[in-house]
Amino acid sequence: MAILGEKEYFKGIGDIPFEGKDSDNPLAYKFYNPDQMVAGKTMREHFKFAMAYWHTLCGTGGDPFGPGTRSFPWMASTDPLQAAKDKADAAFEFITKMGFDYFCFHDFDLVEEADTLSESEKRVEQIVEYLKEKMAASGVKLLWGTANLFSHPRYMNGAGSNPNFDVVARAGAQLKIALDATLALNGENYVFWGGREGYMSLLNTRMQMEQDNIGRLMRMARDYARGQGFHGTFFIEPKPMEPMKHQYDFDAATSINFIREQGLEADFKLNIEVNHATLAQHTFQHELQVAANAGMLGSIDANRGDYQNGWDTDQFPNNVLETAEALLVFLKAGGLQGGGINFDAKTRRNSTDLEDIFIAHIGGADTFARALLVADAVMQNAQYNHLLDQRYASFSSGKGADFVSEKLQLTDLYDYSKTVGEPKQISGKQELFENILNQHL
Ligand code: XLS
Ligand code: NI
Ligand code: NI
Repeated sequence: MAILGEKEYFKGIGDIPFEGKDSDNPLAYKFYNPDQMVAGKTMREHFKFAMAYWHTLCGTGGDPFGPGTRSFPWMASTDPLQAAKDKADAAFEFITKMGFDYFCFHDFDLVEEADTLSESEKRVEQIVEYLKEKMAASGVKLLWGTANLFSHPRYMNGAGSNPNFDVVARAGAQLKIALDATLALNGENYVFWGGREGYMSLLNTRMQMEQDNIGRLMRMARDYARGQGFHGTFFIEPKPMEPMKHQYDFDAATSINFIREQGLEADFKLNIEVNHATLAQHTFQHELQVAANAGMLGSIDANRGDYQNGWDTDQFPNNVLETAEALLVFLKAGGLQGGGINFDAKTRRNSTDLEDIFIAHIGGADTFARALLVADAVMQNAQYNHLLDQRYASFSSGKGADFVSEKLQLTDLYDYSKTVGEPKQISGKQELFENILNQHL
């Protein structure tokens, strides 16, 4: 049910209904049917869809070649706190009309940063009180909070990785305030996206020291939050580049190594973003699988890139085939550990109608819902399961099984190989696997 503030921002748009795939209503779900059961859970439970405060309410469409193209009605007030309240009203109207249950924010998405740390803190505390009321009235929850430690010029050389201790300390202070806000709002998780934690040139960089300092900051954050009674999970969000040339959380494998090296594995998991995976020259499903293998598949930032260019375009997901392959990994892993699906995506600069924001999120939710149905069907497909089992059958019995249970030595492989001769050629059947996935679309 829509929760409105003093005024309605998205006039003429009501609660988004599920109307099924034959509907021609642009403001209805075609596949996302929140209460529909799939693989033992409702779609709502599988996904925990979240609105990203920054793209949806703060992004006016500016790019390096020109200013924003949208003037959002909730940005009219020149009083920062009033503007923040108006933005919160718009946020909750949007989330509740979409039928989503969650949102995510950076500290200064909520309210404009002030000139001093103390004044900024006061502003955050005030808007948090307001958000508490909106959350109580709507039942909407906080999937995760984070601190923006990359936009302000003071962080141009990094936050936790900054060569100047005063900046590292300032990042810590801001982190504390963002954690306090997340805790006050019962946030289920807290995210670290590296932002400017990386480098442009090794000539002026002590990499090990910078990485260890980030680890120190994260352990402090963990200890502080746990001390305040936070039971949620911390996520690192890998990204290989942009804004820096080399970012320390390059991809899932790199971040898992960092988590283990810094002794954070009991409290930290990963938030995998689609477009960051492709920037690292991986597929999204690859990153999900690497995270799942480590027991660290925590959360997802849903979006997509553009295969013809190499930056973080943050477009809304619309590729059902690729998303289905990813959700096959997701289902096999038993879903996400603590997190959800946050639409870290923005409408294009020339999509200037307010309804475009709804249409974009509907498309994203429908893509995931449709892909979930496909992935579930493939998972239950006997031919698919048989083919996969067959491919690894040699490890289920005989010497192969002995190898897996570590009963063999290198000389056993030598002796065995001499008796069997040249291994038989066995097809990988990739096209057949691909055809089975296609068949379920
Ligand atoms: C930027 C990141 C950012 C994080 C939150 O590329 O995706 O939006 O999700 O800081
Ligand atoms: Ni993200
Ligand atoms: Ni991103």
